[in-house]
Amino acid sequence: MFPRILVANRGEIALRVIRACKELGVEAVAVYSQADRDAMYLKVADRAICIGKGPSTDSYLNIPRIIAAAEVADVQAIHPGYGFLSENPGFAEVCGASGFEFIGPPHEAIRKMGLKTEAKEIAAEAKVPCVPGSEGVVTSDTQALRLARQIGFPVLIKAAAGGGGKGMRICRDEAHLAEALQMARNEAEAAFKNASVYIEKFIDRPRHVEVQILADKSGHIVHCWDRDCTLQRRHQKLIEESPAPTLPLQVRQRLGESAVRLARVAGYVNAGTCEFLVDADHNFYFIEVNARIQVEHPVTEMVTGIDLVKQQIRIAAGEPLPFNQDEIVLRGHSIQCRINSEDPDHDFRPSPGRITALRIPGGPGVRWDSHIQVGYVVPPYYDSLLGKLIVHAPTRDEALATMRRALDELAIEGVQTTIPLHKRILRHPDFLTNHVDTTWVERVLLPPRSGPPSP
Ligand code: MV4
Repeated sequence: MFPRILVANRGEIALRVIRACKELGVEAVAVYSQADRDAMYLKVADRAICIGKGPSTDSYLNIPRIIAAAEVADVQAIHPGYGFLSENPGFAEVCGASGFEFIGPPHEAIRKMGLKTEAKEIAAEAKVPCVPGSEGVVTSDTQALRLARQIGFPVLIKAAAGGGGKGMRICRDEAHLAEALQMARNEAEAAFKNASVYIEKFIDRPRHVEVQILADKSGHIVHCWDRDCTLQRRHQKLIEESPAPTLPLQVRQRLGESAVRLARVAGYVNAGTCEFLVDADHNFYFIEVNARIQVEHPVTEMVTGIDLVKQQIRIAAGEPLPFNQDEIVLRGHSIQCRINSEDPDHDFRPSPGRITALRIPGGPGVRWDSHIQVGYVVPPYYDSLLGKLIVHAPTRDEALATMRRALDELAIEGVQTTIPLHKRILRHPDFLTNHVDTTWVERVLLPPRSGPPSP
């Protein structure tokens, strides 16, 4: 095992990785920007190194500064967390070239998965169902028109280098196709410095179900079952749960097996997620791979009993997975609410500021993953996640009751939060009976006025 690891992230995930290090007997070295100098995760770490000013380009996205910190601290490995540099293949490669183990997939796998058209090609090769559409990028308007007629309108134009909903454009009829393609190409070039786009059939009101996988360096690959992350607002997830409710076991088994096949063909190592869209008839379609630990990983940990972050570190250190697929047995149901410092009354604009009071929920089946404390100042520079409230109970109905109770206990003062929104969702009959889809939050809970709904 590594004697010492650099945690190249901030906030709750930095704390989460530090906790895993401690339990493994690994020293954890934290990095921080000047805006995070008073953060609690720095006190829990064995050492903390300042890497620059508040803006992430000066700190958490600055590769030379992070490599310099790793050299100064004499670590053997670097954990990137999520966001920031976690899926940057150049960073993973530089880590290796500088003599540090990158705690994540090989840079080649990250690079392949970053191109959504390549990921789909690999999925197709692995006999994983994909959304009907172009094979690879579309190179001309005539090719696009031929394809769109074949698969039928509406179609979705997506950026090959995109993901997470960025750079998507719906096109409802052929009169608008050339124009939509051009706009999608422009957006893709501006956002990802890559104008390549591809076309998919538009799946109406899908659910978002993803599969957690773990792969060690000797080619042993397992899935840790599924998470339903359907409830989102503008591509920001709000609530995640595991297992996916009301999805038949047989479908969930095929999802898990598909994810493992895909990982095998991709040469994937470490933790990752395969994302699928699921339609009303329970048909599933692969859309993309997330080559990192995800914000919603705790719900999988609660139902499998597997510490995913510790497994990431063990895999990077060359250890074999300590379990087989048939030993990964789900117990009960887990739900996570993301608590953000946003103002639901003002279009969810960020609400930075000082936390003046905090009451943390507890009791049976409650987990609070958060870096905040009284006096903590939420900086304006980063995403607005304050913490994740996670519950675990024998059944979904019991987990819902535990979550309602825990949300009532949770109190955060000084900033606006998404707690009231979660309280509404946890009492809404559509959510309780799982009659939701990816458009539900914006369509039903927050009916427009606040802009056009996502496709
Ligand atoms: C889609 C889709 C419908 N049809 N692809 C958005 C995030 C990105 N990962 C993929 N996304 C979607 N792709 C086809 N062919 C609808 C979405 C989508 C969505 C997907 C998952 C979760 C929330 C979403 C919200 C809006 C749209």
